[in-house]
Amino acid sequence: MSPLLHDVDVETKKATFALACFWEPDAIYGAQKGVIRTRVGYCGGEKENPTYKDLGDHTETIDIDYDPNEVTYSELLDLFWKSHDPTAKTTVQYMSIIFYHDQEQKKLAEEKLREEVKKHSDPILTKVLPATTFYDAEDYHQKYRLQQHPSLMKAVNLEPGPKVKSSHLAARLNGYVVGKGGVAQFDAEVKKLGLDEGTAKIVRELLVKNEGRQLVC
Ligand code: MHO
Repeated sequence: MSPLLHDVDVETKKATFALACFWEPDAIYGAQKGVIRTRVGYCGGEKENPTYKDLGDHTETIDIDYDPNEVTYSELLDLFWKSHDPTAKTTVQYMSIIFYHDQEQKKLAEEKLREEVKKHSDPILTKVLPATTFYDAEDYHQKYRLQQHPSLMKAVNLEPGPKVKSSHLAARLNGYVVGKGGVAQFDAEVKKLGLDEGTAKIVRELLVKNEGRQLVC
């Protein structure tokens, strides 16, 4: 059997998005093909070293490392638009923002934003901004959905801490346990992820039970 796939050593690019409470996007992107790692945190503001309790002018944000050979930035943007309501009036904490890392990302983001504007009658509140310092959120926010299953965490050699942020397997399971990614994709990668049959069965059951559900924070 393959070892548990915590570390994936491929060249990645970054995508950084804010789309309301970061727990759900962490799960959605974690299960997206081509996404290698995710971490949630605070971005966009001036306050140094923000915390969840003292966020200042920052917004809850997800930072993604993706393999550009497996998924395009454009596809990640499509998922962004499809996964939240960009017309919702929110506090700064839950704003809709695309943080671009280079001019190509900026161009694509602005193009998609123009397309989106045509599809909605209400104003789109999404901002397209240059990526600024990203501050990791506290450990208990990372892969929050997966962390609600301590025995599953244990079964795959994870405990709350930095490994939860860097682990590919953690990103994947965090999506699958709340019904993201689909059974076909999960079954196709069970072996590669290094899951034993018992663990795979538990994850598959959660996936099937939760498919189509959208959790509120
Ligand atoms: N209702 C949640 C929001 C969490 S979120 C990461 C809470 O009470 O903390 O903003």
